[in-house]
Amino acid sequence: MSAFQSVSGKGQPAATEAYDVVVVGAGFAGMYMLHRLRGQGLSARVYEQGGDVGGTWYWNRYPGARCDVESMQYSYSFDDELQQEWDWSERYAPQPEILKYAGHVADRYQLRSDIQFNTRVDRAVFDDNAKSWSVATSDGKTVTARYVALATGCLSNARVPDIKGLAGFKGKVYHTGHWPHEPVDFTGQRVAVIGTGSSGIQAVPVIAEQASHLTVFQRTANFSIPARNAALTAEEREAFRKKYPEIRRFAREEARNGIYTELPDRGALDDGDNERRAKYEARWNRGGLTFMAAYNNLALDKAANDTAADFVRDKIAEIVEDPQTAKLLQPNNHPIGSKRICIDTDYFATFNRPNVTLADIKSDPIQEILPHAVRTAGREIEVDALVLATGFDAMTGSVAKIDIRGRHGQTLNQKWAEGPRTYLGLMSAGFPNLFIITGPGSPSVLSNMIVSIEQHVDWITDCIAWMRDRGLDSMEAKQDAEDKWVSHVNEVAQGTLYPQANSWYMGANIPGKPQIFMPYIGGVGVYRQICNDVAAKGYEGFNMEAAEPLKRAAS
Ligand code: NA7
Repeated sequence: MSAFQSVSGKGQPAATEAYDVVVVGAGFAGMYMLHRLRGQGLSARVYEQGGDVGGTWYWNRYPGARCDVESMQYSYSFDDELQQEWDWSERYAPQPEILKYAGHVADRYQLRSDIQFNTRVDRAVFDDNAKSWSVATSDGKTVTARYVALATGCLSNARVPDIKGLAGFKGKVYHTGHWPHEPVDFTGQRVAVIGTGSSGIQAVPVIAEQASHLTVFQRTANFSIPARNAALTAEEREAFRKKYPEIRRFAREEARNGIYTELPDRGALDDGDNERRAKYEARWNRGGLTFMAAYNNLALDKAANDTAADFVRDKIAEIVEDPQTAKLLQPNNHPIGSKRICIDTDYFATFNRPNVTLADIKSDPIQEILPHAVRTAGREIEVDALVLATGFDAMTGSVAKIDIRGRHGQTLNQKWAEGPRTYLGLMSAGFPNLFIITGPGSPSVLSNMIVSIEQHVDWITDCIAWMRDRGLDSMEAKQDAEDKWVSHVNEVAQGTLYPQANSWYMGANIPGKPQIFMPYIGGVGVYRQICNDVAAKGYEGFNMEAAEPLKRAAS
């Protein structure tokens, strides 16, 4: 059954296939979107460039890859049976297990029949008369859809840096975000890892165990907290599951970042030195992202932030035996947490191994990749394999790869040339019926992604159903609502320490990309309330209207 009236009958030639919704991407967002759309009786086609579901977990197969949010929380909450039946093996499940979970969800809800794999969406053009989208895919086909939902992921456009000579390297080159599906064995090899963000920090200790020698090329030292990963016992899982109603409620409604933890009631400077150190010590020993929740002003007040940053710098100095290496590993050019904080297993201790060297490319930059070496100004380091842990064109990169044309032929790339502009991170004026799941202007990457994905998918599908009930099928963000939201997102960000770092949140990792703080930092609970209020007021800030029935192909 479809929400929209089919106007072509059986036996007539099929011009194009028509769907209520085309969904781009079959990661956690695309899969849940499909499930909800089906539940609303809507027809949907999902296109996925990978060979299976999983999105970021399909591509990021590098050694040591794990989510930095604990698995019991980095999992769907929409179906209690699902969360009660799935057994996570570890506090932070490894990538293959997260991918297996994605596959389990696809099987359980029989999603794959509506997903076309190995297919990219190349182009989406809005027809202002029909109020529908024409979507062209890499298999040479074009379909029509009333709505398009971009479930393209925030970290899926792997960025290969423009380093001279890279193409001429004779060994193997890997990117952490585009890792081969076959096992990679570095045994006996001299390996270079370039990049020390989350991916590099997770991969380095694992690669170090295999490689004959590992050189880590660091441009910016990063703050990292021990994950304290461990196997989960059946009792721990059970205790967690019993508390799920409260954990999920808290994550959705109260947490800033969609993660269950105690909310601090005081700032870092409200405690004396000893008390503060004890609190940091407890959080360090517990491990994980909630280190940053030790106090309520670490993201806001530089002096408060310095106390946490100093604590971590001291820890690095305690762990790393060589004082010169320890000093280089101590981050000193950004507040802690203003770049995505990393979660590691033995990252700093890895530099005590005799087969691991840190190369500081801030003071001695890479000048060229030679056929068998990395050459900096000062030296040549021979390597057999290169691992690029150089990150992503985050948040906008995957959207920018699609030629999206809205009203009057304007492309989304033209509109976003000075930085992404959205209303609530959900829609962009001039692009009717185009939804973005966890897009710029929403909490997105500042949160537990699955919490934000579920919230967006629920909001979008409820909205489509609401319109359908009223005979409406075209929706567009109003320009003034969008302008106000963009100002609000900027204003909230400017009130924090985040813009002080050259982070991918700011687009700073991509040469030439406009530097704007992209995610909404007001907190997932606050944001959810704003979205709910907008819906309760009849989708305030959006124009809605009725459209002609969608022309459907014969079935
Ligand atoms: P990130 O966090 O963007 O890290 C990329 C790293 O690569 C970072 O250390 C960069 O240094 C470095 N980099 C990037 N380009 C270069 C060049 N040209 N030369 C040397 N070093 C370079 O990506 P990740 O994949 O680690 O993590 C992304 C997110 O995935 C993470 O935050 C989690 O949310 C999961 P820089 O800091 O720019 O100086």
